[in-house]
Amino acid sequence: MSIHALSSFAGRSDVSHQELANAIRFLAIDAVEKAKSGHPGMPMGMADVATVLFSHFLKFDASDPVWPDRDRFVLSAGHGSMLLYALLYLTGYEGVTLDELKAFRQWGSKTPGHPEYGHTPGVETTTGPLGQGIATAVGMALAERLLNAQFGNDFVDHHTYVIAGDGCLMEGLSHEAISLAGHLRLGKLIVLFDDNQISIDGSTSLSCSDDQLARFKASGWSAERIDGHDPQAIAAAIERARSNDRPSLIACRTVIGFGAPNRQGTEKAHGAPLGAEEVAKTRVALDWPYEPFQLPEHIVAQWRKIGARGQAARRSWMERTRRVNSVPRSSFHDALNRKLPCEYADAIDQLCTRFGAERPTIATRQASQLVIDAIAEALPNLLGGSADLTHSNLTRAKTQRPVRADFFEGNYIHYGVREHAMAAAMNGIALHGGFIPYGGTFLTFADYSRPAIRLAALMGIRVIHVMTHDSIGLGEDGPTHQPVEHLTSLRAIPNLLVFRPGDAVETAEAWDCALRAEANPSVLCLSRQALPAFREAAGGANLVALGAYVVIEPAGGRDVTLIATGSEVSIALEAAKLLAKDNVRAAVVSAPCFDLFRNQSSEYRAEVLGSAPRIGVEAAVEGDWARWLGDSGEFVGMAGFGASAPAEVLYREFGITTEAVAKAAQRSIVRSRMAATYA
Ligand SMILES: Cc1ncc(C[n+]2csc(CCOP(=O)(O)OP(=O)(O)O)c2C)c(N)n1
Repeated sequence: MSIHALSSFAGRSDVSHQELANAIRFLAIDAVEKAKSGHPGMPMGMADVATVLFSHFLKFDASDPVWPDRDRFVLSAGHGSMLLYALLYLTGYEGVTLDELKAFRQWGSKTPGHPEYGHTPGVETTTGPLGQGIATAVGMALAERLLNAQFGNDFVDHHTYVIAGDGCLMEGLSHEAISLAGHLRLGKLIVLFDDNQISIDGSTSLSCSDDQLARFKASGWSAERIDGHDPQAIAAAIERARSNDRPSLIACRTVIGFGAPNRQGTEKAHGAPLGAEEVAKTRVALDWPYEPFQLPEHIVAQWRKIGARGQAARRSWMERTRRVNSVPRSSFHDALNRKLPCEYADAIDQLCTRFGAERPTIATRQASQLVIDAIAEALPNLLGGSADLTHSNLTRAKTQRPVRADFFEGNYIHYGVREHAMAAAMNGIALHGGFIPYGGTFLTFADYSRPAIRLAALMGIRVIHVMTHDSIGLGEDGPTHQPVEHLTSLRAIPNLLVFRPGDAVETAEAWDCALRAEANPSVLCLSRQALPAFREAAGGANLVALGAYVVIEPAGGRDVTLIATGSEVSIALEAAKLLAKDNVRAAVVSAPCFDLFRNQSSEYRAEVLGSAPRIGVEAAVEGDWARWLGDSGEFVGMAGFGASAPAEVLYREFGITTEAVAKAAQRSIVRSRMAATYA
């Protein structure tokens, strides 16, 4: 394959396409060499594609990485991070300096092993777990269409470009994502597939015989294959993709490690430094007579011009939108602004007061439905959805209308049975800006979404998962559908807020916490079964925000503290009454969010937990509870999987009852007295 001169594309006759692309290649080679680790093969193979994209198509301005109408560029093949860092440096993103490239993969650098959102300017999303980038990009492309439908071309009219490799397309998630994108006809989504037929183990023929073009076409995409080292072919294919009303796959046939004489085209180029000898040979082969990290001025100058190419488009966007009547302009900025409008605060306060006064006995999923209904109008950028469980999750507000390929004015997404793509797309929607996405499924299927939830937590973005049917309390569907370990496993993800509200007021407060958490994703774990109300509205104070709080404080001091979450708070309250008959003074603590409780002051935590023995009650496995219960404490919950039977029978058979809690309390009081006696 040959690299043709692309002077007309490069905009200047004295800097060739080849020079521009080789600058990327050698920055990647040299940075990986210096770090003694990293992935040179992919940047070397895709340098031509990236050069054509950035120099002629991508609408961006390196001086303003967050300009709202920029094209989004997602490096789904995140292991090729040096491709992106080289581009960010060359085009002039502030802070991405040559020294940062020299510090590739080192402590404190702007150039971590895989691209991290919020860490490096110009990185639109964190990638590395293969398949996440392409699915996140589907969310970005969807958000673009939705905002466009609201505000028009003057405000929002941009593309989403993705570079994805064989690995991304082998991942199951890619299937969900391309299927959803094809269904919604996201025509401004363009995937540049690094079709190098190599992954870590060797040739992709070892493990995969998919006809990728046929696969994408079957999902409603346009798809074609080109020579990924021919700049004209790349440019022509991108042109065609841009004028197409379907999402587009361009399979760019490339050579991994392009230019390294002994490694190119093999898995040896994938994930290890080339080594001094091979680097020297590559310099000769690509006619690059420069020292490591040394770049000729004319090449850098040309790249900087490319970085400034979008300035005119950005200025014209600013002028255009400034001229627009102030009402749409301010609602556009309100949508992008992460703050909640004051109408929202009024709506949620009123609902809490109503719940507190009416004390409804309803499932927390029903309470959640009422919350969504109450806040939907006050939060015009709330974007709902469910993975085909709308009527079970109760996620659709009466006012919400489904999004369709011919109706982007909608604000409710039927994600289909695609939990993982839903979670990843919600990440993309949140990253794009303009919406607060929430989506529903059963808590037991959180595992299907988990990799994307983890990335949301890592990125610190506001995405709300409404996960109903949160315990054996769902009953007859049986152990496949009854989560037992999910609360614990979700609580193990740093920065993720896991809420398990116990009644209607707590559900409204949990929603409020999730909406106000600008830098955290949340999971709302909600019951299928009706629960009695135990809370009155606390005069404007959100008690769920404390993580845990005392619901009942017995007069004269505590003999025992019963700590429960969600549907088990009412069991703890009944147990406290039973214990009172035996003159045992039991405090009851509701703990709807341990993540928030952990952040409270040690004084507050000590006050809530008390010094009496503690009993934990949760219809799930014990997990981390021991931390809150101490040595004399006891846990009443599940020890294994559930079973298929009515909910009351399951609670009885698995021993999560008022009597069992009272007995555990009595036992722990005896244990702690004995411990005190023999201490
Ligand atoms: C979900 C996930 N599984 C495994 C990996 C480890 N991994 C990183 S790159 C890679 C191979 C990817 O092959 P390809 O996309 O063809 O990349 P190329 O070899 O062309 O650079 C694997 C398995 C990962 N990053 N993410």
